[in-house]
Amino acid sequence: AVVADAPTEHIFRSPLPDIDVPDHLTLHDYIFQNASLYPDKPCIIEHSTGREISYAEVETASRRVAAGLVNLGIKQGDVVMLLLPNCYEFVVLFLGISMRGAVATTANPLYKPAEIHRQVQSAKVCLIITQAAYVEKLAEECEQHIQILTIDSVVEGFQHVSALLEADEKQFPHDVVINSDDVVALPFSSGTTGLPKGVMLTHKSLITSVAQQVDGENPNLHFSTEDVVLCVLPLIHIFSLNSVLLCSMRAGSSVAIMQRFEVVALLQFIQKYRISVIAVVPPIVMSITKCPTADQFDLSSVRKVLSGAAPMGQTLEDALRLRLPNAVIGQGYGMTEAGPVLSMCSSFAKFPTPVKPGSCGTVVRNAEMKIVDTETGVSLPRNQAGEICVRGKQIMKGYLNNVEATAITVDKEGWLHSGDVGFVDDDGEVFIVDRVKEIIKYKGFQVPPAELEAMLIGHPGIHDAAVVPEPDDAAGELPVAFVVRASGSDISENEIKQYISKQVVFYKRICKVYFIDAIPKSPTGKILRRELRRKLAEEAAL
Ligand code: 4UW
Repeated sequence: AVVADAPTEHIFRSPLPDIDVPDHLTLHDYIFQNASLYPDKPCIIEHSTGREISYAEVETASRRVAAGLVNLGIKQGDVVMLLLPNCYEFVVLFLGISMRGAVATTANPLYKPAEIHRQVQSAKVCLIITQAAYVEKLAEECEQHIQILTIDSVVEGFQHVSALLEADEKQFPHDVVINSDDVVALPFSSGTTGLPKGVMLTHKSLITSVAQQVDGENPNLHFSTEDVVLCVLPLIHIFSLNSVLLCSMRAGSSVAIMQRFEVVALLQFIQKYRISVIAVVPPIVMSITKCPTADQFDLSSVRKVLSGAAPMGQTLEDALRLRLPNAVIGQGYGMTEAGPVLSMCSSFAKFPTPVKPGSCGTVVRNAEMKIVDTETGVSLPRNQAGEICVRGKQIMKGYLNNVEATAITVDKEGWLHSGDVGFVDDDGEVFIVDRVKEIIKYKGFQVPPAELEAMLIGHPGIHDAAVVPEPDDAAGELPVAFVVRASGSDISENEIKQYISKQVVFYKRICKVYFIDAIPKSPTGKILRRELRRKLAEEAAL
């Protein structure tokens, strides 16, 4: 009899050995596990105020927040929205929410009211914590009697963060029993398709992800108690929340928080505090390389440059190396749903190994990666490009209240399908070459085409529309729209741009409009985005 060969799966693993991950702990216990070894060391350094807050103070403040949340009536499992720029309060609020057994959903304070409102509704937010300047965006939330609290000035009729920061630590909720499978963070992401959805990250998933990066005898991302780590990327995004804040705190590094990116202020900040690790996105790298006064600053303290959220080309990397000769420059590859890190540059390890330019590093330890053929779903060997999939305890529990979207993204065998196309080379390095998902990345920010398309089609002058990325040197990608005018309509490009700008945060603005006769679609009605991207490329080549 002929015995068929068992189908072989091509599965890639980290070159680093697996480690024991204490994933039975709560996130806050894990993050503060070693803090008693360095209670007086600065945990947070704040650029805007010059404050330095020690590990012991951060832990105490977080416990007060947890007690204060109880007093405000926040129960275990309740969702609290952090609508905040980077600041010290963000840190203790996030950790205090974890201690309460509640859930933090993060949102951009520059969002327009409707964008905030959608997330508030979808996540069933009970309490919003923001700055006084943003309270006026929350009219609908006020009407619904959702609690609102400001962290800076006192606003009449609203609560103030002192109710949390000055709460009696004795009222800390000792009796709360948190399961490692409980959700602690709920960032929003549109994933591979559709509108933004709540991504359920549990205590276990975040602990696993942080451990995959900074734990073990040879951590993949070596942070030490000597390091000062720059936190300029927004903490509302998972890159900064996880790989900057949580990883630094686990390792006992100091986190140097900057509220707003401005290149000269950033370089001064690096010089002043001898910042040793900077986490960036490619547009920040570009600003540093192009800053005419950069050589007036002593940047010799920078040892690691961790870039991610969008591709960094070799030219940019080389230009940065001229500015930062002492630094190892490399990339990580993350996705909110993946917890978020899929792969990390092995040159950041305690015992580093080199990586090639353009590589996103090797798959993290305690995880599996495979590359599947986008047509057949069959896993592919090295050097063949397909959809990147990852499996491990770090990935999301699922999308909040959305079984269908979860099933599209995480299959029955537990593989998370990234929607990114890439390959793994002979040295195990991951290279991203394309994308099969809709998402557009403007300076690393997510722009979900479905959201803009729904708005466009909602305009009476527009019959049909599709939004796709156009490559751009400065932003990486720009959202551009293909529009079919309604019969009799003479709506202009400018009118369309303004119509959208009024409704969305700055990075989701439509940059260009192309009028066409029909949007190319598949027989099932799906927009043929590849065809539109090809049209753009042809136009650019003319
Ligand atoms: N090269 C090319 C890359 C890269 C990339 C991401 O907004 P999200 O959901 O999430 C992120 C998270 C990034 C991140 C987190 C932690 C970390 O350590 C790190 O490396 C330093 C990066 O961006 O968008 C996910 C999508 O962004 C693209 C890719 O398409 C991915 O699915 N992306 N990193 N290095 N593209």
